[in-house]
This record gives sequence, structure tokens and C-alpha cells, in this order.
Amino acid sequence: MTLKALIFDVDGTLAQTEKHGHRVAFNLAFQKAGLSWQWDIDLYGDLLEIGGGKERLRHYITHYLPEFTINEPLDQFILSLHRQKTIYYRQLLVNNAIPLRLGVKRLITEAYNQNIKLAIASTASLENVKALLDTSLGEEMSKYFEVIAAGDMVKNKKPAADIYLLALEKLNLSSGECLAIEDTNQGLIAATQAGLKTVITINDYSKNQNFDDAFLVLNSLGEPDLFFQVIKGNNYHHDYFNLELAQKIIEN
Ligand code: XBP
Repeated sequence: MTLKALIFDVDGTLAQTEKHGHRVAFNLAFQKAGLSWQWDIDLYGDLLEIGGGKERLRHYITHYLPEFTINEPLDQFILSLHRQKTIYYRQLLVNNAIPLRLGVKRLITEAYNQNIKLAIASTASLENVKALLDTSLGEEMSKYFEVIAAGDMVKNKKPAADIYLLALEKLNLSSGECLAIEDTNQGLIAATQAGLKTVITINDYSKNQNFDDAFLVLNSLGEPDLFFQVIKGNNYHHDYFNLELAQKIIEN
């Protein structure tokens, strides 16, 4: 089988957006709404088990604040809170772009130059995915992504396979021709259920999760002068992640 596409997760994989981006934006939205809620780093780590900002808000309200009441339907309340959070998230990125993780820009450039297709499969809303791509990668390079599958485009978010299946459908490729790059166990489950081999680049929030089904688990994609650390799996004697290694993984 020949590698035809790389499918990237976004938050935590392309950039460390959760702790300093989404979390901060949620807190600013709470403040603006006159709520005393504060999601600290540890609590946010627990809440990350729920994919999707709107779903995370609902989970928090129903599980952590069972007494909470409002004078409007909960759906509407969550939607407007999330809308405000999205405004803050974009502002945070525009004012202070969150850098891409090590090796991400190099790998994207390498793939584009070698006609390997690029796709996104994210739980975050399309607006927030685009905000990150435009601010961290730049509007020109954002266009390298031929397919963006995100947020509410599917009914069931990760760990369901839906978003990856949608990405594959839009790419018009089979799972055996593509490789997924993820950072969490939920993302790994979603990609694996869609039939994709997956490479994990761990981060602070996900480092203790179960990655048994991953083909390769790394601390980052690495660079030619800053090698990755292999946490698990076969790196075929490579020191940084490139298309040659991606092809080896697809073949085996
Ligand atoms: C990450 C998520 C998202 C973000 C918040 O998705 O679960 O919900 O935390 O984004 P992924 P929204 O790792 O799949 O990219 O508020 O836009 O949902």
C-alpha cells in the first residue's frame, strides 16, 4: 500500500491549544457571563475526557453543578456561552498565536511538496480549527489542507469513528492509504475504529493514557536536529518523523 494522505488531529497535536487557548477562552466567557466558574489546569484535564466544547460545558453543568438553574433552555444557554468562548479563543490566537508543535510545519510542507494529501479530523468547531490554522500556519499554508472534517459535521464526536470516516470519504481514499496523527486515547480510538494506523505525539494532558493500539507513540514529531523520543513502537531507525517513516508504517 502507498501512503496517500496524512490526517491530523488539531488540538494538542498541531499545537498545545487546550491549556493556554481553549481553557482560557472558556474562563473569559464565564467571567463575561457573570459566572464564578473557573476551570483550572487540573479540572480542565478531567473535563477533556469530553470532546467538543459545547458537550464539555453540558457535562460540567450536569455533573459538577447539579443545582444550577437558568431562565432559558439549557441548549440555548450553552450555545451562547460557547459562541462567546469562540470569540475569545480567536482573539487569543490572533493576539498571541499558539506555536505549532515541533516538526508539524516541516511534515506538512514535506507532504504538500510530495503530493501527499493533507486532512484534518477534529472534534473542535470548524471556526476554531480554521482560527488555529490561519494564525499558526498562515492563511497560505492553511490551504494545503484539502479536507477539513470538524466539530458538528458529524453527529458523534471522538471517540466515535465518525469524523475520521468523514475525512476518508472527503479524501476519497481508503483507510489503508492514510495515516492518522493524534495526541489522545479518544482520538486513537476514533482513528482505529475507522481502520487507520495511528501515530501518537503525547502531551502533558495525555501522557498517561492508554496507547496500546497506536503504531508508534512519540514525545513529538521531532526535527532533523532535535530527535523525537520513542515511547512505544517501531521507529524503523528514524530519529524524526518524516514521510519515509510514514510510508514504512503504512506498509507494515
Ligand atoms: C479538541 C476538543 C475541542 C476543544 C474545544 O478536539 O475536544 O472540543 O477542546 O473546541 P481535537 P470547541 O483534539 O479533536 O481537535 O470549543 O470548538 O469544541
